[in-house]
Amino acid sequence: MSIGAPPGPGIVAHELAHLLLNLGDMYFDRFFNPYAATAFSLMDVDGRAPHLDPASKLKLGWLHPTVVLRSGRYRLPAVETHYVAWALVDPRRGLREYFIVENRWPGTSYDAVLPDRGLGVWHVIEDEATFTSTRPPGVSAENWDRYRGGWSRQGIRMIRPVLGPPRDNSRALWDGADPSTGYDVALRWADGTPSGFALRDISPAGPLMEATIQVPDTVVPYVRFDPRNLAAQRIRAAGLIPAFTGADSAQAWVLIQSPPSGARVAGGSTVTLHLREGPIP
Ligand SMILES: [Ca+2]
Ligand SMILES: [Zn+2]
Repeated sequence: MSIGAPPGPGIVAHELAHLLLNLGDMYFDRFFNPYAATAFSLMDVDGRAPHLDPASKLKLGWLHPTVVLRSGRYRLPAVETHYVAWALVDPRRGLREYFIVENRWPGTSYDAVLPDRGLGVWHVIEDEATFTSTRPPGVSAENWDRYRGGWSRQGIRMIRPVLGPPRDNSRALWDGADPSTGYDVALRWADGTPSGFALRDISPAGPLMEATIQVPDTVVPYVRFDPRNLAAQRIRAAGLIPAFTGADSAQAWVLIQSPPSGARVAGGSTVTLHLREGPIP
């Protein structure tokens, strides 16, 4: 915070967010981090007051995430007015690492100060051991290890279409109208492995945006002879949707599953479980 100048609205809002919401700082002032939030979160900037990043909002219950289970074309209104975002979660990976996609459109309110417009793509790593041990590409091990910043700094990463250096905050969001920021992108986990999630054919930035989301393929688990509810749980844990035929009751068990176990299918596919009651043979 600068001394002598009157504090901007951002400083007041930022300090209140520390006090009232228990949010941490996100800025990096000692080295260049290509994945820093900078002007795209209140907890990074000094002097301006944009919206919070979506990971902080999610923690506070201010954001309604749409969990995208199936590949397809999706629409996303501006987060400033609609409080919605896409959550890209792979149930097999768990809930400790995921992606959030928001539509940042500089409307007439807090986000009017944004230096860019388009989809904000965020990688959120909840687990401290993971976010401290997996530094973002372009950051030295020395810097990442020496400058421990906690979850806000190290576990919330903005995936930019143009990484730099130098920092280019006018090309920080994904906008299909600009080929340098509107290209198709496959997302990777912090350990570098492909997540199976990808964003394609991103529309031009606007108050309502569109993109095609690809979700990971998945392998159908073996649930034959499992009780109904256990089978349903295991199908969902694989990123699939259970549907039932036959004797649908809590006592029933799976006689036939389709597709069969071991089949590689698109995430979000339906697995039909034909149920039967009575003793399991
Ligand atoms: Ca732009
Ligand atoms: Zn602060």
